[in-house]
Amino acid sequence: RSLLRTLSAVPVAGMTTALPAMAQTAEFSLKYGNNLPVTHPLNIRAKEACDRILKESKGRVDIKIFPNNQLGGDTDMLSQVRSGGIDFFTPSALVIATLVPVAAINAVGFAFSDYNQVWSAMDGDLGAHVRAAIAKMHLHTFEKMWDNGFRQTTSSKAPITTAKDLDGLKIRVPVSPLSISMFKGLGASPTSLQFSEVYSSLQTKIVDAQENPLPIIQVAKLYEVQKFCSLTNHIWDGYWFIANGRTWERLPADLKAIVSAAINDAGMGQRDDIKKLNESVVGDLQSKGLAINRPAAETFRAKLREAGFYGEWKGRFGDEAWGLLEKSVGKLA
Ligand code: X2X
Repeated sequence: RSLLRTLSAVPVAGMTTALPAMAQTAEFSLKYGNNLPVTHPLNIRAKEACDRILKESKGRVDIKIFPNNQLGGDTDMLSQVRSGGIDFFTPSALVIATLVPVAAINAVGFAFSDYNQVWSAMDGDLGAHVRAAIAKMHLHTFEKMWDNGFRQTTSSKAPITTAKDLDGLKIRVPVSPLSISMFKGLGASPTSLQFSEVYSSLQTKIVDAQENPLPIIQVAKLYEVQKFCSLTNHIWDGYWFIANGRTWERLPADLKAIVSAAINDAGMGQRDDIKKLNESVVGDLQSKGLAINRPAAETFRAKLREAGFYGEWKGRFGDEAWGLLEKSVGKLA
């Protein structure tokens, strides 16, 4: 690959024609990394977007996808997209918040009660506020956020029915200060690990529990190493589709328009995919042996209030962001 890059960086007439047709490089040969298996709707729709971009740009923009942490875990990909080592990345809001703290605002515990609230906030003022904060880090963010989903709690120990069941539970959470704070507030014993380490850490019992949306529990086969799945719906999480700032600026306006339209449209399709999956996946996970239960939110919320979670995070996010969140979901703290 480095040979090809050298050739494409120094366009010498006749040189590329000496290569087999397949090896010809595009004017913009770009890399996109993500942390999910190829079977997840994020990767299926991203592939669709990249095919469309190649076609509509008449071969000028060729985006190669590196799924499933092939290029390293989230923390690695976040630094690569900043340095230009990769051109695109889809960090969860929880993950990009290690760089842009306000980006975790959508993950405040039990804030959103349904997708209408989620998309009106994230396609509206709250999302715009977060994208402006990300822009300050010289990263471009596409307008339409992609869905991860409402996060659910799985365990090899016992079902979670009330906040008491989280007491001392060794649970993996993403590399996210908000997730750590929230699960500490709930009385659990959280550990931050990148997603690339989740399956093996559950398998080897480094942790007993984890929390993720149902489609991820399914495609990452976490049911093989977990017994119980409690539909706690404690966080709504999404993926921001981001681009390295210099890569983005280098693209001429016509190509920017093609790339934006394809990625935003694919994101809208991906939201639908997750919605449909949410409806069908419960039965599938049950048939694979996961015991599913549906706890009420109230004991968890009460415990978080008691722990001062909402007050603390209102202070950390600031009044403006908090106000935009409350505009969508009602009073929280
Ligand atoms: O790491 C996770 O749990 C995941 C896949 O949901 C995120 O990207 C935050």
